[in-house]
Amino acid sequence: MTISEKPQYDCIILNGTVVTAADVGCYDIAIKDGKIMLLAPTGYLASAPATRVIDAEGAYVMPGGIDAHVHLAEPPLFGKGRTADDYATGTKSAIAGGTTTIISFAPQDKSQSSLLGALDETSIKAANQAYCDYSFHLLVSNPTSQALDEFSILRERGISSIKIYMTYEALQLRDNQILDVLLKARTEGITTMIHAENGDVLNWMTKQLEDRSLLAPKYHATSRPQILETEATNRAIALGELIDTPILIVHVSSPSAAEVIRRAQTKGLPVYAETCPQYMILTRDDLDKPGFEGAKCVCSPPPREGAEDHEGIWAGLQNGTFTILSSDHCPFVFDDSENGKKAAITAEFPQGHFKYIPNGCPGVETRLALTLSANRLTPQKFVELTSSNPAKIYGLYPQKGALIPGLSDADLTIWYPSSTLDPFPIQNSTLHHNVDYTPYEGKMVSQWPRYTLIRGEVVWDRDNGGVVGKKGYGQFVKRDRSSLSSSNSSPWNIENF
Ligand code: DUC
Ligand code: ZN
Ligand code: ZN
Repeated sequence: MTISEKPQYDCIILNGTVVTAADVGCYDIAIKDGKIMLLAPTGYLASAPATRVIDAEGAYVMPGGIDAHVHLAEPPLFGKGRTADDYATGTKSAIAGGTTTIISFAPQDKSQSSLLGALDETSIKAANQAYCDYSFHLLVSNPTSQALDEFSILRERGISSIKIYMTYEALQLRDNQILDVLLKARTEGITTMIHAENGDVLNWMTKQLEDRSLLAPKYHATSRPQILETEATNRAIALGELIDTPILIVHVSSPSAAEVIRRAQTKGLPVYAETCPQYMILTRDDLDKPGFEGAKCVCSPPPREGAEDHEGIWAGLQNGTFTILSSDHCPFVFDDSENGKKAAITAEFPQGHFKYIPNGCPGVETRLALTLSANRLTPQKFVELTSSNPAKIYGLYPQKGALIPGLSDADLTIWYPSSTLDPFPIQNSTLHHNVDYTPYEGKMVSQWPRYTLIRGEVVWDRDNGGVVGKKGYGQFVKRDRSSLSSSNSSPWNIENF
């Protein structure tokens, strides 16, 4: 090769155990212009000219993680508190944990009759800030006729999913409003994510606890029993069935809700579901730590009672009830009495009141390592849940979530060769989010991403500099309709009932 000749490839990955949702094999990978160019048997590319060569040394090489449930730079929505990560810190944390694309939320305020302001404001917050690629779900809290008419504009702007809530004063929709949203989503080919908890029952339970002065963090879990999630899940499925349109139940925590979902899926309904590591790892006991510590693990739905519930969630991951595994990264600083968890400690409630604890836990950086280290999923299933299915259901496939030559972006997570990393405890001091704790402090992991690549660029090199990607490298990715559910273009007809 002469000096003026460009190497054939920008990067080659040698000796990988390449895992996709479909299979596992020993391959070398060639990358050119940000895309996967070639997968070839191990050794084939050993002497191919490339600007950069990475030896995976037999380790897993996977499509980059896609975290489809991340809260960044949001105003108070879940009671008090403001999310502590912005698009820079949140996405930096993502790449350090092997995630190459996130989907966060563009929240419509109830006072707004349009959705487009929310989309524009969120786009501005993200512009030139992100370390990884990103998109938004529109969070619909006021489905006016104007907002519903704007669903078609969302599609034009590459947004193919919305989230709605069945709880929280600032966000909750009534059943008739949910039907309005679902009907329009059906017409426009939008996937509707639903936060399924019965807000009225939750308020009633909260009043019962207040009447008895039971206000400690653990009563957050008491106020939101499984039945309240299961009822709302059932209702959401019924509303989705009436309109005949795909729905995805987010952050499912209860095995009983998972059972309802599985029954609907068995009937052939387009019902999808998400769960998160907190529901395989944390329990109600984590909310009952001394002092106010339990507030760190207050999220909604809450962590459930114990091992049996965790087993139910693992079973749902293994048997396909859950379509995706996200983090629900919802970062609040603990030691902050204005915007953090401690905002629930006031002159009126000097010990704190669970009702005012901002709901959410950080987890975008720990999602993949915690799940892989648990060793409960085949590597293919792991990729399906954490990358390929999120890409499919949210209209990013096969640009993301796959390793198809010529089509897929070269987004990769490369792990350590087996047994070369000593198990180590997660420590908040090593994480990159803007939060002063992790709910997983001290939990042991046996794996961590060694390299993260986005569009062919190494952005995380754990042993040589850590975060080596640049703020602003992450791009907004336009999305298409879900490729998991078949489109239903025939008009919905009330006379069919
Ligand atoms: N729902 C979320 O999706 N995230 C945090 C809080 C909540 O209730
Ligand atoms: Zn939610
Ligand atoms: Zn969330």
